[in-house]
Amino acid sequence: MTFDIITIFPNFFESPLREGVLGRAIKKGLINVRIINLRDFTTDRHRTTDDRPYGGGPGMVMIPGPLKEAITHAKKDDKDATVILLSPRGEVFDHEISRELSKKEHFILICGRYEGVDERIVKAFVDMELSIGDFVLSGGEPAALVIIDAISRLVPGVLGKEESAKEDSFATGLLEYPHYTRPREFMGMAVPDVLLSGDHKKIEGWRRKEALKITFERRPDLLKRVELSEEDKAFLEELKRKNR
Ligand code: 4H3
Repeated sequence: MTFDIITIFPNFFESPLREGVLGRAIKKGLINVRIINLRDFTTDRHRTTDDRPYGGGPGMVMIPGPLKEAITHAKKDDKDATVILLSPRGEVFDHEISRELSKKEHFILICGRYEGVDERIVKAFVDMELSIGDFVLSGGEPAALVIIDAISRLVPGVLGKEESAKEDSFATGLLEYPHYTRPREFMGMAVPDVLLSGDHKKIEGWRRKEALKITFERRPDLLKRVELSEEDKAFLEELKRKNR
């Protein structure tokens, strides 16, 4: 899987792409990230990437010329690459979109700065606009990293066996149950007995209930999309009753 990132801040990506799961995936060659410096596609002496907006108003807009050249360069050997613009007005990215996108081979991510990019670039080249949430960033770069990380985790071999089982558990669509490790007692708080019982069926049942409970409390909206057993439903009814 290849990610081309078009940016005016190529150094931004240096350490995030070296560390952890993503760093290992790149080292192993499972994921290929190419940083494209937008300034390399400018034509004037000042290497200009922005200009004042038509119609007036504050801030600057990314000029279309260099963006067109950079995108064309990235598409050179693969006309089918998916061009994504990171933008607060895009579709809000989630696990499901991540799943869909993980079936694709090649992405070109455009990182905007200033007020954004000239709309004609969106019209002519952009396949999808994605947002990582309802807030504004000073550039698309952090959002690009978030999306690369989330999609790469779903590429076979990127996660170890242990980790990918965990990924599967997100497929339940529930928030995660609480985790504990040593020591058995910490600041007067003990690890729940059931986790020390060695009874795996019982532990599994407890974790399911904790996941249902925390999802019910924090993100009840998620429960509508989750597959629930009769036992789950009964437990949720019990929670609702207690909440009244
Ligand atoms: C993406 C990009 C938020 C998100 C972004 C998000 C700066 C796009 C500028 C950059 C434009 C203003 N902010 N929520 N910001 O995913 O170039 O929108």
